[in-house]
Amino acid sequence: MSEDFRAFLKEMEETKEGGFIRIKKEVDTRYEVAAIVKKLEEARKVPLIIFEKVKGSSMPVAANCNGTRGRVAHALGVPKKELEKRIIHAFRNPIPPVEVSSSPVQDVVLMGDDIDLTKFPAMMYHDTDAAPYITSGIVFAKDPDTGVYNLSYNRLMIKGKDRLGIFMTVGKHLNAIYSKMEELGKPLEVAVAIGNHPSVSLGALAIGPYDEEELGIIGGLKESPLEMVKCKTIDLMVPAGSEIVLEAEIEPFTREKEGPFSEFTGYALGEGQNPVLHIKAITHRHNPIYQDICGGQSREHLIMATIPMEANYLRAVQSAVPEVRAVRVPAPFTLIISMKKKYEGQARLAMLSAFNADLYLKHAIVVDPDIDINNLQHVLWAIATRVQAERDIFIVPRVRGSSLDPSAEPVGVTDKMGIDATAKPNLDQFAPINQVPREVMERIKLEDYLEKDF
Ligand SMILES: Cc1cc2nc3c(=O)[nH]c(=O)nc-3n(C[C@H](O)[C@H](O)[C@H](O)COP(=O)(O)O)c2cc1C
Ligand SMILES: [Mn+2]
Repeated sequence: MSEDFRAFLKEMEETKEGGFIRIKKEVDTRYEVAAIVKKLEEARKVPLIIFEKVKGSSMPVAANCNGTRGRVAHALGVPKKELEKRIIHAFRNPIPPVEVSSSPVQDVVLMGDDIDLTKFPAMMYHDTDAAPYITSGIVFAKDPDTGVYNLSYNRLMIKGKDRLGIFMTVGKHLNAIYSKMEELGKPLEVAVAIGNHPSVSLGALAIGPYDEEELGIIGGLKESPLEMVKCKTIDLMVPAGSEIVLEAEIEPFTREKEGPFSEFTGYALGEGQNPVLHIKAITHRHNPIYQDICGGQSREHLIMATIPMEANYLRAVQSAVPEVRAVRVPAPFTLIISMKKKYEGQARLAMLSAFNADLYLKHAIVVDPDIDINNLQHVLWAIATRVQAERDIFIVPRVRGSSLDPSAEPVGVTDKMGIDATAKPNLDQFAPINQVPREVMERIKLEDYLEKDF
């Protein structure tokens, strides 16, 4: 498998996994890249795209790097259907990172007046976006007590040559670290890495306990330690294989207007008073390639979030209910669980453990193994025919959830709903399902009864 972002791009150009295209015609960061990504998606295409010429910037842009499950799996060197297994393997077998003394990501070091974020090809995607945003930056921070690293993607609003607005979800780890530093009255040092190998991206998105270090999960994903290099101006390390690094501090108590931004929920959301990053240095490779993740409900954004979420839900619900076979996240805040119910009450237990595993979860549905969880029509059929609302639906009111749910009132507080759509008391004792006898289905050949070109 490829080791760094460059090698990954080269591998994708050679293998064309899920499609690979180069666009030579100049594109505008204002809406044009988003329009091209969206139009391709409408044609059911999610190729990795290199935009060679972007207006106002010398950097080429790589989009859709994690746009299909197949591409992500390929980057990790596993077949697509084993992606989830590899992530759970990485949770269980983390490999700590190693430090290297130098890296191409520090070939160019910019400080003082040379820092200029406005030269980055940061995009505006939708007409409601407040400003150009960096969407592909992984934020590295350390817990002040333990020194354990946390990695997360956070939308970053360009506010000037050396300032970025940041959105940190309440209840997620970066917000907790920042709150700790604010209580100490000290700035939080953060590094933002742009242009990352999918193993780093997936690891950063791993959902788990506060002290579960994403760096080890990245090692587990690639089955070798992540190589990291010390930053120039702050006490943090960053991946040696990234393209660009922003070294920054987030001041305590400073809040400025940030947002709205086109979010994964499909709405322009989250306008508010939020913290600000001050950039102390920018380091990058020679001729850096800027990574872009299209905002809103782009395939890439949804897939990137969904892959690690499903792995985390699976490990959580299986540890409570080993009979759980598979899970799917078909829409924001929604989980479908497939299980072969053995004992009374297991469906609810599975849903409760899923709610416990991720604050984003709002609606959970459990179905029997005869239901295809990739077929939403089939899932709705199970809800229609196996659910009695009073008996099978439970609501836990007023729980912390996502602050990007437009229906939550007040912001970030939501009702959680579980639907037990399994047959009661179980499938064997439930109404028989229509079936033409199997023997007849096997015996009857359509061509014996119909004209050739039916
Ligand atoms: C492209 C992308 C952008 C994201 N932007 C944000 C964001 O602006 N704020 C946020 O709190 N989470 C954002 N997330 C989700 C977090 O990165 C994700 O929940 C992560 O697992 C949080 O890490 P933590 O649990 O270690 O805090 C984004 C995810 C993706 C894939
Ligand atoms: Mn974390």
